[in-house]
Formats: sequence, structure tokens, C-alpha cells
Amino acid sequence: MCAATPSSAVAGGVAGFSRCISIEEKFDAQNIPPVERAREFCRELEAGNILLFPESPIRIPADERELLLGRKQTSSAYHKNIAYRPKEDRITGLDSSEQAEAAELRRLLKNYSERSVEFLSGLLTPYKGKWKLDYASFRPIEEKGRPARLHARNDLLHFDSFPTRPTNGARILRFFTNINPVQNRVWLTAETFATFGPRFAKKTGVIPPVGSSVTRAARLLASKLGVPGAMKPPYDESMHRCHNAMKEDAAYQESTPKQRWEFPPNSSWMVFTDCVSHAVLEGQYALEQTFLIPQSALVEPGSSPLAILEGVAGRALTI
Ligand SMILES: O=C(O)CCC(=O)C(=O)O
Ligand SMILES: [Fe+2]
Repeated sequence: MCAATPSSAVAGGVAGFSRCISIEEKFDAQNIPPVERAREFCRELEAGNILLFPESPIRIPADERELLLGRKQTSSAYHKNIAYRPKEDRITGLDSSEQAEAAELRRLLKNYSERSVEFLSGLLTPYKGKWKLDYASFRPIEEKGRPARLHARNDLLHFDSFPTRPTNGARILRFFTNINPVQNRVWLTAETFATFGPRFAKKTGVIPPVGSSVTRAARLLASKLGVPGAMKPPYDESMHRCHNAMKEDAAYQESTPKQRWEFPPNSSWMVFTDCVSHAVLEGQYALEQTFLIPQSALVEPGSSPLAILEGVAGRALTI
């Protein structure tokens, strides 16, 4: 039974939709699951299911929590999430008037990032050490009614694709924690990529055609000259086209069958957001860490979005 209660037209366990698997055991560095169990967790995630930890395995000390919840939503910077780049140990998304708080926030996000890495290293041993650690984020803005331009709206169903950070086939695994003490974080999900992706790709031609060798040479040159996205792998181009097309399609957003999930205060959940179409409707104050999982670490590489799109295209889509 899942504490993130689905309430929607689509019941849990329907083929082509996500299930939520609630994990009540306390896993940590001292208590890691046996290998087969860890592989099973990976398999569930890769199939588009959600792993929920009703009681977050990440301990956030009271003083850290107070600091995060105490931030006022006044300045323009609060229209963006605050990102933490672990490799550079740097935060972005604050404006110049908030530099005094930057060091403090950087410390808190660094802590969340490190604790998440430690937890996932113990739980998902098949991925351990093979991932590329992407950004962490703090989401202090109420999602209900949050203004954003169409393609940046997270209240519309989409599969994640990062326009400026192509993954070249690596998968996007995100680990969220709702640090709000009283309010659920509410998501919708719809058909998973395995069901939606091939149909969509065939219908809309989201897979870019093979360029001529002249086009490829021109793109390579542009890339060498520093033009961003000039050498975007066809995989990322497809996923990004799909992301945008979904958000532009009001009829799809309105009529596609959906599931609704409520993630309670102090819960954590993880999900491959490149194969679970998701939208956040309500909630304020969440932390998140993103992991990029290479094809070589996947338990079921044959069901990844890359394999699905390459099956439709009949050719390799990475570079
Ligand atoms: O903040 C959330 O709960 C999810 C938002 C989302 O879709 C995203 O960050 O890609
Ligand atoms: Fe998303």
C-alpha cells in the first residue's frame, strides 16, 4: 500500500501507467538491501514506477529546516528554483541582493546532495559510482498558480529533458524530499514513455532526420566555435521536441488519463523523470538531487527511452 495516495481515473497497477512502491524499511549505510533486492528497485524505477519513502531517509537537522522554510518569497529570484552544482560547489538562482544568504544555502544544499548520494549508493548498488552527479535544487515557491512561460511550466505533463545539458542517452533519476511540515506535494502522472513514446514518435516525427555529411560538418564546426547545442545528440533533440510538444498540446493535457499522487510532509520519493510523464500541481519547499545513469549501468537497458526511440528510428541516436 502506498502512502502517496493515488486518486484518479486510472487505478494503480494499470499497464502503461506508474505504480507507487512504498518502502517502509529503514535502509542506510549500515543496512543496505541484498543485491537482488537492489536490482529489483532499479528494475521498478526503470519501468516507470515510483519508489516512495514515507519517512524520508534523509535527516535534515531542525536548524537547517528552519532556515529553508523561513525564506521569504519576495524577491524576483524566487521565481526560479535554486540550483546547486555539486562539482563546482556553487549555487545559482539567487539575485545580487541575496548574496549574504548564499553561503548558508550552499551549505544546506551541499548537505542534501551528499546525504542523497550516500543513501542512493547504499540502496541502488547497481548504479553506485557509475552515475554522473547532476544538480541538486531547492524549490521554495508554491507550485499552485506559479507563473512560468509555457515550456518551463511544470504543472503541465512532460518527460524531463534538459535543453542545455544533453545526456546522450543517460537516464534522468531524481530524488525528491518534501520538507514542508504540513502540506503535501501533489503530482499528476500519465502514460509512461514505453507506451506513449513510440506512438508519439511515429505520429509526430519527433526523431530528427539523419543530416547530410555537410550538415554534420557544419554542426561540428559550430560546436567547436562554442555555439550552444550545436552538436546536440539526436536522442536529446527527440526528447526535447517531445517535452515541448506535450506542453504545447492542450488537448493532450486535458484529456489524457491521469493519476494523482500526494507526497506527504517529510516523505522522499525517486523516479526516472525521463520515462514518467509528470506535472506538479501543488506544494512548496522541496529538495531534489538529480543523477544521470548511463546506459551501461541500467538493469534493463532495452526498455530505456533511448532503446525505445532507436527502435522507432532504426538507427543509433547518440553521438
Ligand atoms: O518540483 C517538482 O515536484 C517537479 C517539477 C518538475 O517537473 C521538474 O523539476 O522537472
Ligand atoms: Fe519535470
